[in-house]
Amino acid sequence: LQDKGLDKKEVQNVLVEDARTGLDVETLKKAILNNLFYVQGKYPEIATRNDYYMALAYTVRDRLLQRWVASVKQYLEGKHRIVSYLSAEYLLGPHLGNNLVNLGIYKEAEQALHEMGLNLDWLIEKEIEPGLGNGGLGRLAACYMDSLATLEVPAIGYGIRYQFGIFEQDIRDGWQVEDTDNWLRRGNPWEIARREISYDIKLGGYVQHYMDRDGKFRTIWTPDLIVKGVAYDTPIVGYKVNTTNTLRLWKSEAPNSFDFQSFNSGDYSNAVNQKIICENISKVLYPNDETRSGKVLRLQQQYFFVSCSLQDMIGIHLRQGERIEDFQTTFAVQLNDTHPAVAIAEMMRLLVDEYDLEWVDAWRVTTRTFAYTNHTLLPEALEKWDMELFASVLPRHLEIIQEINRRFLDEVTVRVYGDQEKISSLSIIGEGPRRYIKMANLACAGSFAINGVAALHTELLKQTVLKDWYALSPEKFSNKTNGVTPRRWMVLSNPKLTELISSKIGENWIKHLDELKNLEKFADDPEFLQQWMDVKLEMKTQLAQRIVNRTNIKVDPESIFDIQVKRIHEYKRQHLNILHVITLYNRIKQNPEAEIVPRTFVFAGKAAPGYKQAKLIIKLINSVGEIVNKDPDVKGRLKVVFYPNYNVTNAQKIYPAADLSEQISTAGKEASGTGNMKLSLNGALTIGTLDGANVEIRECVGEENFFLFGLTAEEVENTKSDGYNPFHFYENNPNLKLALDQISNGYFSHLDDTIFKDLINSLLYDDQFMVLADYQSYVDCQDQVAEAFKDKVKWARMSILNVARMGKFSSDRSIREYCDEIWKVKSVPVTLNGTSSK
Ligand code: T68
Repeated sequence: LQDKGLDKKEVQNVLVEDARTGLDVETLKKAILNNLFYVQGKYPEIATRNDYYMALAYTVRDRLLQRWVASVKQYLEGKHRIVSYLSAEYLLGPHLGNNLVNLGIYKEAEQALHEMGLNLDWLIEKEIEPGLGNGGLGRLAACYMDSLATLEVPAIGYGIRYQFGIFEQDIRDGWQVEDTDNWLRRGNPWEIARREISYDIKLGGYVQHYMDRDGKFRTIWTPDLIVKGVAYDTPIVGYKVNTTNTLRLWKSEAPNSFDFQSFNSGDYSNAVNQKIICENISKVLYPNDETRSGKVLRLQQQYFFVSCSLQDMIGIHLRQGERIEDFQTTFAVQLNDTHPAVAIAEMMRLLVDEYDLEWVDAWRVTTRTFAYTNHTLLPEALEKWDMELFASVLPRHLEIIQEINRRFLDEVTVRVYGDQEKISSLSIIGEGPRRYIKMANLACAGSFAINGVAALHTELLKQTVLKDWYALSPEKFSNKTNGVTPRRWMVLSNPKLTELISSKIGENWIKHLDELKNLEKFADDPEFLQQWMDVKLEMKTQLAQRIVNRTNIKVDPESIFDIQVKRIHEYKRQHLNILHVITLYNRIKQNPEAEIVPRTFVFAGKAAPGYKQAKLIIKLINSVGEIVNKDPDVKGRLKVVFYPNYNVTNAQKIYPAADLSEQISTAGKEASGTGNMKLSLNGALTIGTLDGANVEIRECVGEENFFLFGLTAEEVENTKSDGYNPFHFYENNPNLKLALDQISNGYFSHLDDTIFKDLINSLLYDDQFMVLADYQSYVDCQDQVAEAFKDKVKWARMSILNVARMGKFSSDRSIREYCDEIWKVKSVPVTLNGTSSK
């Protein structure tokens, strides 16, 4: 400090409460006006809604920065193991409201704005969310960042700063239409560009080996492209603690020294093209949820962010004065699925080629550093790279992977006593007409821990896709059931329910979700039951308003809000749900006086742009809706809504209004699910199969509070091996036959009998996901739901017990398990002005 002409006192003074740090209403008011003037260059009379949003965002950011700096300082002062979360996706959702909640100044900000004649909700809704993820996997990373900070665990999240996140969905004539997500168009007040933190990343080219003067083998990788990764940091503050961790996302750019050969030789357009090629790497998120695509750019993205992140971590480690051989004492690196698994080869390259370690020493460091989380059992979703394609992007890494594999198979051959089938299943390189690299196998070989994301999923992993790995190293395997953060998914999204719960059991549950169990004793309290129902009705009324605004469909807040919101995929079976809708509709048509409990079916979710059947399912939902919603015989008792552009912002408005949560995937296919947890925590009862975390949810809430139907994972497999014949179900079930016939003969599509042909054929003659086999069981179960809903008080009681017993599904619990059992890291409370929390 003295070198820089500063004294310690002066620096510490920054931490004194001032206009940039104070949390009281008066200071917030001043700070907002100050930022409006000095950041936006506006005064109130001419400020736009966005100006005010920005002024408030900067006001909040100032308060985060103070805690952020204190956190970094504290981490660097002692020797603490840091969690490094590597994820190609972070589905963060809007920051403003969440940061206000976590800083504990939501009410104060609301009041400050109110006194200025402004409305906080109006500003919160102005934020464009960063949609840097596809679905559950990306959202899990965001929940885990929240919990790491809340539990005061030193952590850094690494990923890609996509210029375009997940596409925006619009519905035109019932079909999904994609538009680009230009989320940065109004700037991003939540990030700080750290131009000084950047790394060069090589791509393509060739490798040479030679022996140097000391007789040491050397490797030179001459790339045909170098791109620069620049760090963009976003602070992630924990709930009512000072801990503020970093989410560091990499943006790709052309290196400074860029292609001046082309420039000097006058080839200006080539130089510009090269710049564009570099910038393309972080340009767009691949919109694929559980489907492979095998594109060069995707591999470049993966390698780009992994290499930037590892170079960054090594820098941090060495600057602490540590030896490279001890890297794993500074970082525990978690691989969020196989998307960052190339990190294992990159770590070996850095250690062996750049830091001169011997192979065995480098491998020791690597295999003590990485842990791998698997998120899918669908064999078609396991990442594989064509070897030639891989070599064209990462020639040195192919050599390294071959060497890892050679040494690994040498060891394995003895262990499995030469069993060729096992050897080829464990091999990192797949043989066939074309050779390929199996990323899951690379991840397993290079990690000290492997986990699934729900109990059933982990069991199935051990028995199926990773069976031979489990036999080889059972000690590496464990289960870490997913969780969700109650800060965003209850406190922020459902303030009314939050307040009601807190009025009975205090606020501790927000950090210790198990305490929700104290609600059980109020489940028979008539006043509480009434309040519970009032909150739900109010949230349903609000959603009804949004629905009519967005889709022009009028829905009845008194009806059952039956909600299925998630990515559209055949295994998630939105089409099973729509078959039930058609069945209820037919009951009415056959007997208009039939007693039908009114229902509003809400669907939302994106389909991968190249996934034909998923897009057809969206069209089917809208086509059925069009007929059902306007048929006078229905008398408004059934409504079908497809709410467009499902994202975090919309999810926050939908969950609180749900009565019934649809978790109806084919058993054995959904790794965990997390929407199931968020809906249930907001008081919805679940109708579901024994799949993913549904199994554990049902165990917790009690089978009497869970609507179970369908085949078990084991029965699905047995039915298949016995020769499943979906056509048999069609022929023998008149209601099912009628529904399918109506879809195919154009009843819902203006008599066009061609549109849904592919969908129907796949159900009748293949039905991989057992829709027809589960149909009757589903319909029967839905009849029980309707019956139960008739008794509103009894339903409310079930809903309360359900919430009271959901404490396990906090991401705090998940993160605690990862910390204790995998990462071996402890919390490091951060002090600010002598205190460690708000
Ligand atoms: C989800 N996976 C699981 N994948 O489907 C879900 N995949 O059961 C689980 O709860 C969740 O992960 C969290 O564990 C995904 O969301 C993807 O989004 C994805 C993206 C790209 C490539 C492959």
